[in-house]
Amino acid sequence: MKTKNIFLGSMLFGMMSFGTSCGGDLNVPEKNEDHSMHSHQSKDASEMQEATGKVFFTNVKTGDTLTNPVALVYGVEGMEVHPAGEIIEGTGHHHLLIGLDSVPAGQVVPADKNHIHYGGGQIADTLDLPSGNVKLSLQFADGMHASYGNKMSHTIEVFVK
Ligand SMILES: [Cu+2]
Repeated sequence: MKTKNIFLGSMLFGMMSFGTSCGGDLNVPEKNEDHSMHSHQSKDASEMQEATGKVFFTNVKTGDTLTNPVALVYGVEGMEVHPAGEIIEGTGHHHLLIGLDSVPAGQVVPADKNHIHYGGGQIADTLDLPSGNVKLSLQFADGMHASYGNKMSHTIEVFVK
C-alpha cells in the first residue's frame, strides 16, 4: 500500500516535470523532501539516501578465468533490489560496469555498452565480455539510476579467454 502511494506520487510528479523545465542542471544543496522525487539527473552525494550494505558477485572473483558467454550473478546485502522507475528508500538496482570503476555517489549511471543497467530488477546475466584481463564493477543505484557510490560497489578483475 505504501509502495503504491509512492508510485502514484512519482507518476504525478513525473508528469508535472515534463510540463515544467525541472530545473535544468540546478544542483541546489537543500534538504528538500521532494527533491528525490524529480531526480532524473545527477545529484549531490549528500542528497543520496544512506546506502547501508554491500554488493558483490556471487559466482566469480578476482583472478578467475572465464569463458564467453560469461554467466554472472549479482548479490546485495542491506538493501533490496527493486525495478527502476521509482525511488523507494532502501532499494535500487544493479549495474555492471565493464572496464570501469564505481560511479561517484549521486551521479546517474550512464547507459552504454560499458554500463549495463538491470532496471528490471535482474540479479543475473549471461554476456560476452572482451577477452583478456577485464575489470568488472557492480554498482547499485537508486530508482532513477543515481549511484549509491563506492560503498555500494564492488570491483573485480578477471581473465576472459
Ligand atoms: Cu539504472
